[in-house]
Amino acid sequence: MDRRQFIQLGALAGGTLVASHALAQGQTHAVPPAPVSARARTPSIVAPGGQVAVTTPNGSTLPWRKVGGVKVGHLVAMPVTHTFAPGLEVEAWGYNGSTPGPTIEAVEGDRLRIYVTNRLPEPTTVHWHGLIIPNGMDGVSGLNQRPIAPGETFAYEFTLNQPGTYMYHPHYDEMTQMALGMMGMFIVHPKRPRGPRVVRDFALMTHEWKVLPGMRRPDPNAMSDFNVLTFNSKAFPATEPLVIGRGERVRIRLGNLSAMDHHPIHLHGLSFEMTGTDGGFVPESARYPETSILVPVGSTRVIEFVADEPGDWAMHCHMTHHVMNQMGHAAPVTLGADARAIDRRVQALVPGYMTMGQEGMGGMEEMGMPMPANSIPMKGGKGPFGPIDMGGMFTLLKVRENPDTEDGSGWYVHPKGTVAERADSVRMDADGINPDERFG
Ligand SMILES: [Cu+2]
Repeated sequence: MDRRQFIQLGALAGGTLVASHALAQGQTHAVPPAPVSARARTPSIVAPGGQVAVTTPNGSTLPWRKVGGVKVGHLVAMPVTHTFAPGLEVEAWGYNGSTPGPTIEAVEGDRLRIYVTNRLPEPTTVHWHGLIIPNGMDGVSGLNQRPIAPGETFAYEFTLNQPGTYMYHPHYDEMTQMALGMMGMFIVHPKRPRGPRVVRDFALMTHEWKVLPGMRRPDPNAMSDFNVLTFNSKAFPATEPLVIGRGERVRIRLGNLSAMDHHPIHLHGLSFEMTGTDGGFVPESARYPETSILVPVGSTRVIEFVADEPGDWAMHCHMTHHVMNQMGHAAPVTLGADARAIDRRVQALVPGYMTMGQEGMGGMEEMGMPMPANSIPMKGGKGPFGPIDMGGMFTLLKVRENPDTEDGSGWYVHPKGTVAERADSVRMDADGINPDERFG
């Protein structure tokens, strides 16, 4: 094993962690702070029939200027310095200073003129994923238009004829530009609302990145082993929670422009129905209840629900490797092994070396091990009962009685007697439970 492999293996915390400063050249990160969001205001009405504005957690919405009945917007494709979570900053690409770019939000029937300025070091285009518009506006470089050279500004103009949940992304050097963060949601409210009115409407873009610890540039050549998984380009605990009211009807619009992976997004504490895709609305007769929804690459999935049970509920990708931050996958399995002997031998070569993972990897985030600079190996968040072992594509749904007075930073206060805790031995006896019962 050479030094490079050692760092990759050890520093990624996949089973062994190198605690040597000489090797890791790092600093000890404090446990990241609990999520804090902007105040959960009641969203404003933006479309007929009381349709509310879409909230993009950790993101923004593209502003419009009305010029002679046309909504005029401006997207600037540009490099952005982006923080996935405290401790991990990268040089990404995005729009208008952020990844994902601002959510585009308009109404069926609107005429749009969107200027696209290219401040990247290479050409780009914008494709309006899912929208059926004149062919020359579709944005596929070489097929529908010539690429937008660095420094140029192009104008895209079209009328929105289909309401629904769409996306936008480059269609030039797609692999690189999307891997570096160029993507956004594109929402078209119907002229006449369909189905029951929702009180809150959220947009979450899922994405995957490969950022080797210590690097500042996501690897656009990655085909597997993505190690930073994000909602709106943020990894938990930096994902802004979704604060909603108990009994409110809520919509969440999920998009996926990951390179290779589909994401089964799982919601705790409620069941939902899929009401739309990037192909349109799902008829009521075709809906069925779910608690996880697969969001395939290059798709959107819209879900609606009413949450009746208050609390802090997890919402996350159910692929277990997608809720780990910068997990190393090349590590040997040390679960159940006694590594003291090997630690002594390796310490002769690498002072401070310590094998980890023999007792599982839960709780690893609180160990405060020295890490390479600019990395968040296996960092989860801090919960009201201790560390939360999940990071990455994980966020919180905070179901509250009075959501508009919450800023999302507080934890749910459980009514007495409603939290699982150590069982009482007298009660176990009465219930016929023997913790020492033998099997097999
Ligand atoms: Cu996933």
